[in-house]
Amino acid sequence: MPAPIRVAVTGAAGQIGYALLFRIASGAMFGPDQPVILQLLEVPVEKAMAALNGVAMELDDCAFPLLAGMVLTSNPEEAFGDANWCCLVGAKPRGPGMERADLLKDNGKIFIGQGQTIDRVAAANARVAVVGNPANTNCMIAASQAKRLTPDRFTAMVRLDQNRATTQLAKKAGLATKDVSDVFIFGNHSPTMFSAYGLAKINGKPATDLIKDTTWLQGPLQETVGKRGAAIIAARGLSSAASAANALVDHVRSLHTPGTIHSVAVKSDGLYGFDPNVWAGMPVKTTAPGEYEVIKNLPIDDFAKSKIAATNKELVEEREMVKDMLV
Ligand code: NAX
Repeated sequence: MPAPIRVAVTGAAGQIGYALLFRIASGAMFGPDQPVILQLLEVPVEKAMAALNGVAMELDDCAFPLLAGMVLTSNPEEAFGDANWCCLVGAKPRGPGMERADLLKDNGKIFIGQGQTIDRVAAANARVAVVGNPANTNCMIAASQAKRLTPDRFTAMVRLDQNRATTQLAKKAGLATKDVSDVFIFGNHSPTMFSAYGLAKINGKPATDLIKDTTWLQGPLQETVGKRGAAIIAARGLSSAASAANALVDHVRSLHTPGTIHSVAVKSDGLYGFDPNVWAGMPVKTTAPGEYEVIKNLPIDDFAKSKIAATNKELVEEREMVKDMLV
């Protein structure tokens, strides 16, 4: 058996944490032969730590053969110490009447501290996946703190949006999700994101050969994916958790598996019309475990350009709101 991979998870006693940890420990993230050690961070509040303890008891009760150890802590140094993967899930939810700018600033502070600590104590090969919202901008804040770890190590999750779009396209075509590929999400994990239907494939051919309803592709598809989080809150009374945890498993597994083509929010270097230095959803190909390159020169039509311009504008505005937090 290989040496265990150390996976730090923040917000481990939260909703997503509860759906995520069992998947990681079962081997869904790194495969059936790879042991893992879970390093779980929660806030130093009695209720949260008690809940985390309960989750750890349940993990014990699963007797997962791949779970080689657990650390439960409210100390970020301990949680991120020697971590190979840091899954940053914990963040404050947007409260009633709270402006987006306030949320950005409140959560931004968390990602300043965590970015600095990860840079100081995580493993030399550490990779970071940010889920806590606003995920793209939180990721940019964390990355900006790092002196040792390069910006490419910091990614934010748009995989839930990719998975949502994949299912919508499969349903529209009357086919299975396994038939749909190359579904790329450009931009922010927010309603402005763009599902690039023009690049998607169904059984290896352009999805638009089969789905000719441009009105649906440009309207309802975009709206369903972009506003799915709100629709789930309206239906369930709680935000998406199991599907978000599943998307994070997919995000990390795909980044760990060379040859995989998927969507990840990464540091822009100006491709596809994004401002340099925002973290934007992009089409990527994994080249080695933890390494990837942005797929270049995909054709972008005028509609896609206008959608990318809108989501880029939002990312630039978010960056402006947190500019004091960037190093
Ligand atoms: P919960 O409120 O259930 O759990 C969050 C947990 O994080 C809590 O237990 C809290 O104590 C903990 N926490 C807060 N600050 C922390 C810190 N500084 N260090 C360690 N732990 C901390 O939220 P949950 O439903 O699990 O969602 C977590 C985050 O994911 C939210 O920011 C949410 O907006 C975001 N999401 C992002 C998605 C994406 O696709 N990028 C989709 C799902 C989800 O909405």
